[in-house]
Amino acid sequence: MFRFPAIVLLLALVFKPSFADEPRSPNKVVDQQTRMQWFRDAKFGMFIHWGAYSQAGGEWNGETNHHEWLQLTAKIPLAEYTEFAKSFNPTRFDADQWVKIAKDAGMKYLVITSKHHDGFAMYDSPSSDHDIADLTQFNRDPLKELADACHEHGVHFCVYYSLGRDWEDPDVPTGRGDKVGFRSNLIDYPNESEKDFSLYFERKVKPQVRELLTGYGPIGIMWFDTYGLITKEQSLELKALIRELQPECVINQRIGHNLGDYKVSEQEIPADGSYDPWESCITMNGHWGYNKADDNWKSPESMVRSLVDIVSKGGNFLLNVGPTGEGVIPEPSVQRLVAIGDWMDVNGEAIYGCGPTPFGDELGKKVKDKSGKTRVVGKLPWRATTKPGKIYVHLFEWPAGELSLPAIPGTIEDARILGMDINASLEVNSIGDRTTIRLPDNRPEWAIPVICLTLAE
Ligand code: FHN
Repeated sequence: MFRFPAIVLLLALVFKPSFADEPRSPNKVVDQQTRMQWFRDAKFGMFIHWGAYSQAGGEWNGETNHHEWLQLTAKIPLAEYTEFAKSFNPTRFDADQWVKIAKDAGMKYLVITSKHHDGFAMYDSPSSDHDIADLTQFNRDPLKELADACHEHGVHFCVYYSLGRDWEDPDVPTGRGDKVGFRSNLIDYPNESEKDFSLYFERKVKPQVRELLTGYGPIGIMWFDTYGLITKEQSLELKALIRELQPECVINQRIGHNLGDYKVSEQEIPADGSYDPWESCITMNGHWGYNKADDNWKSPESMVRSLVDIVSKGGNFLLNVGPTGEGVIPEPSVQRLVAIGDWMDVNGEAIYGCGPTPFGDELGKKVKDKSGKTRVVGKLPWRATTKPGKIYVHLFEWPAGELSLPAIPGTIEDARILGMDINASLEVNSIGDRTTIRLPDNRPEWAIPVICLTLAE
């Protein structure tokens, strides 16, 4: 991670991908910059945690804090969980509506859980009978419908796949040392040492990854999770399979052994920025999967702030929804996505295809407190994103009178607030190592207004 030396960066404003060209597939050559470009430009995606566990809404035997780990946290034997999965019948599922909700919120890609830790495939998987097609009455393939709707609406269709955890398969050990079996199905398969990951890898992982990459059209990202005890050879083999079947498909970090195309942060935003592509995946309340008792919803403004903070540091924001067992995205999520979409309608140009901040001081400084814990101090209430010839300043607070920024190299030929119909450019003054921008008395009514600075050629 890095701090941006202001002047150099502003002039740079072009990305220098740090990846060598990837292994070439016999039938198509794709260099890393080409592969990653859509991802780098997209910035904002929808994560969807949805499966048989969604039926419970987090509740089991009166306990209400379960979620997508239901089978493990409620200690449900496989046979009983399979019976439970049989009743999964999301008749209100409407793929077109989901994709529209994502698109209207300004999201450019969508990542759906094709198989989570319970090993239940949310698509018609020829290689497994622990799937929605074989077990339930729901004679439809939700992944197919979502893929079609995404391709129709120009949203990148991506799939999540639980790699190193599967509570249906008998050969998925987890954890080393004092953590042996810590995330395994020890109810049905108590003998961890008997489990052979390579059998699961050959029997389930490779066949299902091939099914997903050959049956659902272009896959934007293979979003693996919890790679666990996969070996480097197996991660390399999986990567080669994906490169062969879909050379343009992006692979996240959690394929394991640093073989992914980008880094993943979960439920947090790194303090610093990075030139290498990365992504923060974050929930809208306290859970990934649907939990009907959880109404600890984040505000739309705080999620726009996260988006802006992440993009100003060179990352992507993958924001999660947890649909119900019937196949409905909870109303509080929809309302917040509509509000985020309203902000994106006005300020999207300051997000899509943007580069990170040309400054850095606004991100604050890392200090160690008495307990040795690292924390960030001195963050400023604004962030900046960039495009060639443009700097966008996102205001988390509306300063009285004027905004003071570090010196900006070059000449600012125009400064205006996106969405505000003011004829004249805002007054800009460069004094020593500061740039000040005089702001109108009345602030825009929406949260986090953005000032667009146009630099002279
Ligand atoms: O255990 C999973 C969890 O259920 C969820 O899917 C998140 C999403 O990134 N990943 C794992 C926890 O790191």
